[in-house]
Amino acid sequence: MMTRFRNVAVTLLGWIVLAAATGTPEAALEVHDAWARASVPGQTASGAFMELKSPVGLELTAVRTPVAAVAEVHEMVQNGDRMSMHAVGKLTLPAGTTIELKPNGLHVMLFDLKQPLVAGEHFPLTLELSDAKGRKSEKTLDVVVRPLGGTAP
Ligand SMILES: [Cu+2]
Repeated sequence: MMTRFRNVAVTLLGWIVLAAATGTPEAALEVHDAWARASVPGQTASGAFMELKSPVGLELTAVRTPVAAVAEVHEMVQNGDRMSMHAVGKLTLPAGTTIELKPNGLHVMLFDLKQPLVAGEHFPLTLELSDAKGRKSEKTLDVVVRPLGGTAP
């Protein structure tokens, strides 16, 4: 009886130590300056930007938000003399490296906006993450809307 109790206690302690040692990937991910461009009436798409830094290697596998039917990570590519953009399947976040999502670079594309993005308002944006072992987690950000033409401060 005592032995059995002790085994359970040791197992629980093991889990607690493991959890403390590894943390959760989403808790470790640092996000700075998450913002999105305000939209004008009739505009159906916009972009969201932020800086991401993780102490452990992570992959950003998907993004979603209640304000847009479709949210995708996009990159800009030079095509001759013009820029075009396309969806990135997975965005790698190397350990300790700041990845900047900014206008004219990597960005979160918001398609089919369900409501206008009004400067000064906020909306949630959820990042779906996967670590090196394939463990999935999510982190939901508070994104502030900045005026059209606004840039990072
Ligand atoms: Cu885009």
